[in-house]
Amino acid sequence: MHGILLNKTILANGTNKTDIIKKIHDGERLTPEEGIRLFYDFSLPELSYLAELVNIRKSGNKVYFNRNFHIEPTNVCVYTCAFCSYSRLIKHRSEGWELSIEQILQKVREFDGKPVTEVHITGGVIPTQDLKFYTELFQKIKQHRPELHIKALTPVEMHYIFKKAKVTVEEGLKILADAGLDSMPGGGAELFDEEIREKIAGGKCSSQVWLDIHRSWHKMGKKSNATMLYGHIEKYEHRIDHMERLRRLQDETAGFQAFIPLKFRNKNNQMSDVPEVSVTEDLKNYAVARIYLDNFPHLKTYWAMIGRETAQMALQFGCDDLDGTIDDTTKIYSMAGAEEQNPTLTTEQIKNIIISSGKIPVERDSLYHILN
Ligand code: V47
Ligand code: SF4
Repeated sequence: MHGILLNKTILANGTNKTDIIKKIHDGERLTPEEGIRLFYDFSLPELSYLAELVNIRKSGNKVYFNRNFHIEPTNVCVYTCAFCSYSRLIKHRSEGWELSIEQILQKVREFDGKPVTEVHITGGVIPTQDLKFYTELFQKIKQHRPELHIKALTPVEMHYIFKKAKVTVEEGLKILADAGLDSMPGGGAELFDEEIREKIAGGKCSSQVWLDIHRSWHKMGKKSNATMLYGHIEKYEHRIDHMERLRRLQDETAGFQAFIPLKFRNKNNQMSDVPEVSVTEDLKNYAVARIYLDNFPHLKTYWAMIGRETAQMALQFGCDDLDGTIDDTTKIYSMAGAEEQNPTLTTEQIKNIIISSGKIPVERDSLYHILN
């Protein structure tokens, strides 16, 4: 075993640190208490070593990426999440954008002839972009480019549009899947602890609804991702609670593909007085997630949010996915002050980031089939 890990410290709760290390070595699941101890009592090199142990068992030296672009149909929103830098209230809708189906299709057509495999569609929540709107949109995208994978809509959007259309979750999901929806992105999860959620994202769908919609989607044999918004007013205990709820659902359905920690960025929103956490904290968080979420196949470092340099370091802390090329198509993070103001990476740049980390770049499709 690595020298630095032979630490016999007895932790505050009486657990021996080496017991936790042994469990990880043996591939045994950590309890929530042990997950919390990882945050408080382990050093960064220890976490890097342990997370990479888990990661390499799952993915070898592979790091995945895809060729994707985003469409954000609107940034006008009926909700007022305190961390959101991007949305505009309906009463200020003239400051935002609201794309028509034709305008969205025009954005899809701009990628004609380019080797993209996925469109990621998500944005604000408004009454005009309802179930009928998305059904027609997905059908038309598929008519135009049938092989383009549509990853779209979070439970936040779905909960609103299904209620408005007076359909059950199962009925709504079936309508969207029949129209061409292939998978769901991980957004809208924020932080599941009810008190914190109320403070930062009060009014939008509850944690339980978020989990229930993913459960129903998985039961249809479909895949999705899960995110966690961290580094604001929460404690480590809340992060482990969030991951624990995801781990339980994944035990039940095995429908999640990737976990994507999203660092709170504090520019231009109602929480600008809350400082951002350090890069050390980001790396620690990736490592704990990789160790704790033992049933998630992939851990994504979303470079457009965290910046390409931290994303590269995250490849030494358990991450096996860098997301994709993006082509300057998302505004969520640039408006919140992220380093990447016009996020675009060529596949060559992505490969270089991966190779110079001593890993193997692997282009994937949206369901992690290896391409090329
Ligand atoms: O749900 C919004 C987050 C999410 C801020 O599934 C913020 O592959 C930090 O979910 N600071 C949407 N985070 C993005 C998302 C996503 C991104 C990339 C890939 C995938 C995937 C999913 O962005 C929202 C919210 O949690 N967000 N504002 C902010 N100021
Ligand atoms: Fe609306 Fe999403 Fe922003 Fe919340 S995070 S205000 S739901 S766009």
